[in-house]
Amino acid sequence: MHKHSALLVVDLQPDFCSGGPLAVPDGEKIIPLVNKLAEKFETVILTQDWHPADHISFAANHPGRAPFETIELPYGTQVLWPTHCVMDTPGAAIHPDLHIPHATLIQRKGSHHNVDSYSAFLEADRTTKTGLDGYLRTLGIEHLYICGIATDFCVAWTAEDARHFGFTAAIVEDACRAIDLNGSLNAAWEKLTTSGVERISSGDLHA
Ligand code: VGL
Ligand code: ZN
Repeated sequence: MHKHSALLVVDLQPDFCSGGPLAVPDGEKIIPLVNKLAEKFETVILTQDWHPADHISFAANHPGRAPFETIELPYGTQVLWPTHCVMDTPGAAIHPDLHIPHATLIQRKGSHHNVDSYSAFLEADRTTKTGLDGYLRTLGIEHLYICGIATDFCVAWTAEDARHFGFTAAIVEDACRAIDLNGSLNAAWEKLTTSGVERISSGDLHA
């Protein structure tokens, strides 16, 4: 790929794969394709959902609430999730089958107790930055290709914010898997299209 391009691999972690507490159907099935895609890019960045045990997005931390209900927080509506990706637990690790030795950065997100972060750029309060935009900018990256889990949450929010920070963004659809909660996948694609995020397939990428 062009040297001003980078691949972002979002949240390929055991907790989002079969058997995990927030399993995305067939999440792990994209791993061989992602490994292959990564070979086409000189710059690859992984993201890692990484929450403290008392994280505000966990239903278990809101007595009387169940997973997938929503609550209102100062920054907006928050889906309550099953406890997942607790920092330093095996389920939060980068998936052991992911093999991208040349990845240069693992961008963690969601590590503040009181704010969730689907996006790898900006947390859900829409003001706290992760620093990823600066990292990419410093490397001269202009074009982002995004794959991973979940299409309709962390992949979508990351792609939206990529546009917001001035990068071009393309989601490699067959190298993603979705949660699809109450129509969230269709809603995400509508919003993404409006934001100028491209929807491509891995076959569109030629080394
Ligand atoms: C994600 C829900 C909660 C994701 C992370 O990676 O899409 N979804 N935390
Ligand atoms: Zn999370």
